[in-house]
Amino acid sequence: MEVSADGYAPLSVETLGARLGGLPDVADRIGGTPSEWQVREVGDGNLNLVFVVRGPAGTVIVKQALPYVRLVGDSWPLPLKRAFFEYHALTRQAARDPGRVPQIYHFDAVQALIVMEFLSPHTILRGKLIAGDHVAGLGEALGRFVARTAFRGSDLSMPTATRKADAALFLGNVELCDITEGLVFTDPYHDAPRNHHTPELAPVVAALRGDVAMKVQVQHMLARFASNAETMLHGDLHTGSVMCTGSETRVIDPEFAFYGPMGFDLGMLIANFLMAFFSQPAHRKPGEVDAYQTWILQVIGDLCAAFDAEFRHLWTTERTGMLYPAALFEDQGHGSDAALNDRLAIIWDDAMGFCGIEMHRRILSLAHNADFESITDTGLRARLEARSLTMGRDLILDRPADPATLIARARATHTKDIL
Ligand code: SR1
Ligand code: MG
Repeated sequence: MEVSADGYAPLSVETLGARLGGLPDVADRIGGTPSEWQVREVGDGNLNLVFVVRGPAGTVIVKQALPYVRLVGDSWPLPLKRAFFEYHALTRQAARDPGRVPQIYHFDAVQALIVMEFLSPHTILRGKLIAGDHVAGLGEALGRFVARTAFRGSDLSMPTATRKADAALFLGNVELCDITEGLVFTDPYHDAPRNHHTPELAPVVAALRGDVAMKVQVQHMLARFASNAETMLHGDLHTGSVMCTGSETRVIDPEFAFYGPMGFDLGMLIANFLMAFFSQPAHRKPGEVDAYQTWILQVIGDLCAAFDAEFRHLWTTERTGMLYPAALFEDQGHGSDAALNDRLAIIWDDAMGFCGIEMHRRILSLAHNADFESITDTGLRARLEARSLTMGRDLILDRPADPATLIARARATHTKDIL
């Protein structure tokens, strides 16, 4: 077994029982003795080991960071401290939107591992969208989560000294921000070594990479991502970071957490629903595509409406931070609606820019998504991806004013034959 100088050792199915057996609270939760436990490694993400440990009394998840990017291998080292940031992000998200993230049972910074709640019978949302499943209340739950974490982690709500200290803590998540800065904002727009794309897309990719006006806008968005520390974000809020049953929605995996612009999580999430929307002709029978696409667009509408309603509610009931204080508005008999509407418009505009960029990087950069990647007919995949790339560009250059305009644009783009 590989053991590092400070005692870190990556776990395996064989060693995990002994490790957890020494943690009385965790061992009690699983029940029996480690020799009775069933341990499976189930990690299918890009970065970490994930184990399911099942015993007579219960089941837990053990997530452990590896000292490198799992997707690529040890040629791309990545610090273990991302487990520390995930742990701290989960504690803050649990406080800001209770019940939405997995409960933590144990955290070990040296081993870079988190023992947490096993969500069952939840499955990853991306898989559900490919399979054509429905989730009741999905958009509402996600919209509230994004609004609550955005508002309650910002200077609209927190004492500014607390927020600044927290922002300083999360500034240490440099390497994961660096991944996003490279893979999301930069690599899609040039021939970067780690990129790959469906070969038939070549003419669309060439046109995109030649669009200087768009690249300028993308760099403006990168500047906002890197410098506009408004709130603690999840940082990687795609449909692979959401687990659902038919009626319950939970958010997982905030290891990319950092303080950034409020529109980032919202835009990433919408982008992933839009990519699910555009990929549907490859996953449904022809007669079923329209109904399911309509449902996905409805989820986007619900998500945006819930975000807006919850943000407005928190503005009215929890605006205790230094920004837009009641002393300047309500206490003087002045409404703060104009300020609120302006803030929401800025968040929306940013979200649309981030959304377009995410729609590009999942097709052009290193980390693709199964919505498109699982389409084996590359000609069909390219035609569907081309719509997503085109809509991404439109969003970056010409931000829709509201969710209804966004949804109408998605429908219109779906009818275009770009390739
Ligand atoms: C090298 S990590 C690639 C991607 O996986 C994560 O989930 C993030 O989305 C990241 O961009
Ligand atoms: Mg992840």
